[in-house]
Amino acid sequence: VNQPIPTPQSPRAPAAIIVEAVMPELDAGRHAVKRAVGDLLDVSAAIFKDGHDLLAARVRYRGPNDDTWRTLRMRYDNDADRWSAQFPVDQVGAWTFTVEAWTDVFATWRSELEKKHNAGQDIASELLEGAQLLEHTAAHLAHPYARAQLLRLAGLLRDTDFEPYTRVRVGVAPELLAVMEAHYIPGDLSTFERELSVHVDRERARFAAWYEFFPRSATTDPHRHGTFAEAEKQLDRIAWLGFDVVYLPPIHPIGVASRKGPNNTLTPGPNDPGSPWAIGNQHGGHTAIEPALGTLDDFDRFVKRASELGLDIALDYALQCSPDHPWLKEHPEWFFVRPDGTIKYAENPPKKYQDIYPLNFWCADREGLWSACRDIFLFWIGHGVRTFRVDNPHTKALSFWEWVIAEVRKDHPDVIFLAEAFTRPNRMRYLAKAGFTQSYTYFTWRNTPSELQEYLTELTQGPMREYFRGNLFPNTPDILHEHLQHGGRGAFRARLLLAATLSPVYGIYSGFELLEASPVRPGSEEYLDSEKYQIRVRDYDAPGNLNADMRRMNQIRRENRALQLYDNLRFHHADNGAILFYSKSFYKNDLLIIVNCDPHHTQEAIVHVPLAELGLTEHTPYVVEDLLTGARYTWHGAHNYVRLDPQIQPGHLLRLVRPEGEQRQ
Ligand code: Z3D
Repeated sequence: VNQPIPTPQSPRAPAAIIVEAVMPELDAGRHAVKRAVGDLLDVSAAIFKDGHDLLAARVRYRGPNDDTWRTLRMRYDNDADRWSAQFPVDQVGAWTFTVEAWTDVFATWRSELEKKHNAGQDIASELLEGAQLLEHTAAHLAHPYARAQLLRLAGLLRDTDFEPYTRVRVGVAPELLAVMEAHYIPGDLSTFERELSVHVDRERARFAAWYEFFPRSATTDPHRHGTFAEAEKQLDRIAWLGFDVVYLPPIHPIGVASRKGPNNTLTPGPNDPGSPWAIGNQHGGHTAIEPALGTLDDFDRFVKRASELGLDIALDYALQCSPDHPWLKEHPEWFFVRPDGTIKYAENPPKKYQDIYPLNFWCADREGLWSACRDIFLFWIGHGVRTFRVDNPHTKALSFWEWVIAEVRKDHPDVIFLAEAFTRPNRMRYLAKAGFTQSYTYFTWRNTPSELQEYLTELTQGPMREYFRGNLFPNTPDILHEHLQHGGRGAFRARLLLAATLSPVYGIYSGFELLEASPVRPGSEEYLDSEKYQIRVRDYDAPGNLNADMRRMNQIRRENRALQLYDNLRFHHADNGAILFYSKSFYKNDLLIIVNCDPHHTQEAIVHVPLAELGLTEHTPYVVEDLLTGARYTWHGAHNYVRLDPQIQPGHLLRLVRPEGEQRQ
């Protein structure tokens, strides 16, 4: 049986030209890739057809505020055999693009004409063909002057009173080429079968230093709950340290029934404050403020003060309820009620959350529940919050995230969502595809140079770089890695250096600067006397603190554009397995970073500098300046010696100093 020939309307209509492998794209256009404002979007494609005709191609694209499509001609790169064009994405929000190609009939004619004429062949019929092409194009021109001009040139091509040489000059004139490029109407326009999307974020989505602290600990007495007014004072210190985003664990009323006590015990005393993730009591739920912290007005003042200091406030978005949350009475149908009327507490195996109930995202009143969850975002957005750290997103419906992020972005495309997706790789990646701006990563558990190199290569060099931004935290209230428990000051300093330079987004949880390292019991990753269950008073100026390190680090990040980009990380060889060597480069900003990942011993290595990539040669010495210490070294050739004593400095953060006026080769 013969297959019917597809009609032009059918999805796989016959195309004169093949347009394929369009990049960037994610899962055949199912999800948006990510960029930040100011980035150049580089669109490329494989485009070809049978025979010898010359092709032309363009990107057709549209920004969030465009009513109509814009187009941009693509250029062909012979070595890559791909077409490409770049344009700046200068607005936050959803961008769409596709690729179109057509036979460049005029350019094909022009090049044939030139070749034949140069070879001394007869070109009489070529000139007539050209005249026809011009006349055909002129017929579609609206502007009378442009039309007349093109017809006059067509007349010259036909005019046998002129020498063939003169007529060829008319045919190949660059001015004519420009007119024809602008006005030629393709007869065989072939469009890539999909429109692809890009979500463009504000720059902080890609470049930011996060600082987490519990506002209730902003007090001088562990028996007196800290308030927003006191927490406001912490903001000056955090801004001085050079952070950009302040992340607060939940600030809502905390459940009383099944409240947890210190060190995750299930028998709290009457004055224990409970875990802030156990959200809701008689004072309200996810849109209320824990009365001991203050009022909504106090919170507004806190946000305002932060914004004066250039800090974004990130709130925790934890979709779960303590047994005392108002939703239990108002919407029992949103929970998993068992036949005997009880509700099972939440879990994230092997962790047990006896003080919270999970929500049933697939309950009969799904629409009611999902809308209420969206409204929590909108409520806090209404109070000036533009960043959310989303608690355990992998324990909630994946489709919910896709829906709610899109809903929020309709009116607030600049909102940043950080996924606390400590889960298996596929789910972790999917959450990023579903729209999360950033994600926590496995960095906390990657401590050796080989582990770090493998993992960061995957994050920043593989397909994930298009849609997954890893926010590197050396510690969180849930994770005190044994490397920090046993590594002392050297480990803390090295982990800070690694987090702050391997990714442009990183964060630390307070207490890190005080080298807090005691686990609740040997072998556990939980902090002793964790702030999750009790108020902790700290003296942030205690001797030995890392304040100066953190401030310097954040300042260096602000001064070096190479540290603000995500996918410009490259690893290089060091001949000692305890030392990690990598570079970050951007125009006129080349950084060589060498970290001793062994917190206990001095380590030495010969590092192999990628001379060619840096435009350096074997024979000319070059200067590198350590931005951490100010020391300058003159290096020779590719192989250079380093020695790092963890008691003195965790690593080198070297900037290549190019002599004034010297051009990069
Ligand atoms: C984590 C949260 C805390 C405590 C638990 C407690 C729970 C509820 C967890 C659940 C998600 C996320 C948070 N990983 O701190 O757990 O550790 O003991 O049962 O109150 O809150 O929200 O970071």
